Amino acid sequence: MANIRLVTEIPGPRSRALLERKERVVPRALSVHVPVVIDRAEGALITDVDGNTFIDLAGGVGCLNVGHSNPEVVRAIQEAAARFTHTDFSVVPYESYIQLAEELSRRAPGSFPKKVAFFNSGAEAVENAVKIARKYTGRKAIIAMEGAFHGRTNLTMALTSKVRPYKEGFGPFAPEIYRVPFPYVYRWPGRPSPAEVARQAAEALERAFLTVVSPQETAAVILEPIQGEGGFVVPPAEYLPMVQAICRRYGVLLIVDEIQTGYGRTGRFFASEHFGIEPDLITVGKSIAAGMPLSGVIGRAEIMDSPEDSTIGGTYPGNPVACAAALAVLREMDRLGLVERARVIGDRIRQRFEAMAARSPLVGEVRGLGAMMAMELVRDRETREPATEETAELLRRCIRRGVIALRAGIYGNVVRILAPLVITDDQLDEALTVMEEELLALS
Ligand code: PLZ
Repeated sequence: MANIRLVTEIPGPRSRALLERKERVVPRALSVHVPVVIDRAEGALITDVDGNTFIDLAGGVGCLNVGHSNPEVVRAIQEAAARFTHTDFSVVPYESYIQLAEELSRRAPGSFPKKVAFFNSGAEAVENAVKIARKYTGRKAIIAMEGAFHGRTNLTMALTSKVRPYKEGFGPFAPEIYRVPFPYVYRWPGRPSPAEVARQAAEALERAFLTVVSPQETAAVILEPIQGEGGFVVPPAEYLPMVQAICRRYGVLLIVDEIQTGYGRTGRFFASEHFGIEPDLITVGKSIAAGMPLSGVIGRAEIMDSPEDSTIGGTYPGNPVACAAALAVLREMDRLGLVERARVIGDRIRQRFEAMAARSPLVGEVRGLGAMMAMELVRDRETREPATEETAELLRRCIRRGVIALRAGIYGNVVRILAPLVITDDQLDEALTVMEEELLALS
């Protein structure tokens, strides 16, 4: 229990000096959540330039399931970089890309043949999934969910459903995007049972095909199996199979964005597996290459093959150093049993969060799947008024005590855990004890 080590005030003098320089040359839109500058990191620990060590429950927004500076990943990066750093796969191909595509088509749900294309960012993967879906179906409309997050490029901003800070002032947005409600049980009007919320949400999708857009003109429904930025919203078990059935009935593709939920986070390699669905296209990113810029689209072979020669690509997609890192990530996930570990971590976090809920009226709901756990904070458990300011204050206080965590949710009132899955029990307990103390102090 002494993983956190604070040797200066937070931020310390070196961090403060660097952040002053940042203010002068970096636009203020790139504001920072943790006001310290990193020097190095290992596993689930981050050390800043003043020598303070923090426990990291954010993992670079869910990119570090195998841990910071994982030695095998670092070695793979060094070896790949020493051989070559870039060719553009469509100019001169390399084996690591091919091998990674083989690995991911094997791991993705669905017994049908699959193909995989790689890109740089999550948003770019989503953009390409939409391009491919439109090409395959010859249709243009895309249905996205309320509360969704799919990225910050123009098309993915259009798919994203939180006005501030993602959309306001940044339009006009890409056309032919339609929105239906996601089954957010805790905030569903009338507060019916989860099964009833699932039924009503699926019915809203069916109704959209009568009142909003023709199913014959709809290329795809895109959704996160568990909403990430939207507040770790877990749909009732029935919902995703219902959506898949509706999509199949109309020949509409189902694109499942597993950028935040994939790579073991939820206790299965893909969250889709929990719900028994077989998406037509899956987007992956974040933990795929331990923070090296890499993302991918995995899909049914015939769909992935619908765009012709040279119609998908770019300069950097599937960079060879990132592909080498991604192969090492998969080896490490298997070697360390991180998918199973996510379940153990998740159980531990759930227990601790439920204990917090028993002691603090601020906790409105504890929810999540596997290690993708969250607490939604409210000012009043009956009205469920979001405790947005309190959530921000809680996370600020945690940072001052050496614990880094993020918030989420359309109201910014959800404390979420995206810790590296290599976090030790001891580190997790220490971090959650700090969080509990600060939560009780605020309550
Ligand atoms: N799809 C489901 O979670 C990225 C965003 C951080 P990029 N989520 C973290 C921020 O403040 O922008 C995300 C996601 C899902 C797509 C994306 C987009 O991935 O790699 O950030 O483009």
